[in-house]
Amino acid sequence: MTPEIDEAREAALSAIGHADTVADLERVVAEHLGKRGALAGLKKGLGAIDDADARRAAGAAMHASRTALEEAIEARRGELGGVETELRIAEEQLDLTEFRSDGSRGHLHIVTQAWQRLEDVFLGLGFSVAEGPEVETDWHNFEALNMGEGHPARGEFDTLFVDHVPPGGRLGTTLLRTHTSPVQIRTMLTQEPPIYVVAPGRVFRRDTPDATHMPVFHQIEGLVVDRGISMTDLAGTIEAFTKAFFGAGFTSRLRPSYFPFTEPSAEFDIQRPDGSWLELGGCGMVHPAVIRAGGLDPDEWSGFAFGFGIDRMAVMRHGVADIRDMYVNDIRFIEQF
Ligand code: FA5
Repeated sequence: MTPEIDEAREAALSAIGHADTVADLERVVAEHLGKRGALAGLKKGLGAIDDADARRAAGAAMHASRTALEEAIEARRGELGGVETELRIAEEQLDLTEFRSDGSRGHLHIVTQAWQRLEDVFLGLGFSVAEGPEVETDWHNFEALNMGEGHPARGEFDTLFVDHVPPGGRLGTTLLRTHTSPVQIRTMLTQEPPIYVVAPGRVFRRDTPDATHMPVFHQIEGLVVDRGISMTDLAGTIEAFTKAFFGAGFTSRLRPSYFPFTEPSAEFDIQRPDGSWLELGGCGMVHPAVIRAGGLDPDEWSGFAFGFGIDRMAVMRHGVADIRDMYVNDIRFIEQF
């Protein structure tokens, strides 16, 4: 039987040598070394060889052939895999020095576009832009906003703490800001009223990404502190903003809600021309305790504040189905906006 085994081995070796893709090679392996292959057929016949020496010789030839074929397959797989990887790299290579002669120069990301448009709209409504740090103290992010240690509302913000002990502080008191509301405190502490500011910025939460959530996202905060400010001013500002940002066909509504730093508090939704409502953010009259933490007298000054998600606004304005799509950096997606 040995010559037949040799013949089957040679046929298999030749087919392996001729395979020119990894997929082709896998097909050859199945054909020649699989259950229906010539070698498998011969192996079944081994038991039927009467002569013990001949049977042993055929068994040894079978074993040697299999070993030789397995080595040849491994070697060919390596060669083909290497070639295919090289081809793929060559195909997918980006020439970063390439000059695009078609005049296309890229553009700002849609979240940046929304951010800048928001600033423009609020500048038009008489606001100026304020800023605060992304790494915040517990005091600015929670305590001064009427969320003392152990306040249950802290649980709503899945906070990322920074492994840094500030001078005179203790571990766990520095964090990545969970919202832009600490800018309210920083502004009141540094600016004399009347205050009319918006503060766009990046915020961080231990949220699992899904169609409407990201762990890193953007908010825009609004703060007004002046004499005799009422809820009507808040509702009017939000409606003016909705029309200016989204267009005349959109409208807004306030729904009672709860935030520790505003009283009364509301959630605000906007209605699309198709009639559907979408929650955009929170707002309310600045709580007297927050005005006091900002170094002002709540008997003299009152105000309103709001905060909403910029990413969600970009998603809504452009009809993007999933917020995560904006951060995959797939050029085919980005180019659309
Ligand atoms: C706040 O963060 C409050 N600071 C808002 C506020 C400011 C209320 C001033 C009153 C006065 P909230 O956790 O609901 O509230 O977040 C506000 C908005 O941020 C949400 O309505 C949503 O638009 C957006 N947002 C929240 N979490 C995420 C997330 N993981 N990904 C994307 N957007 C988010």
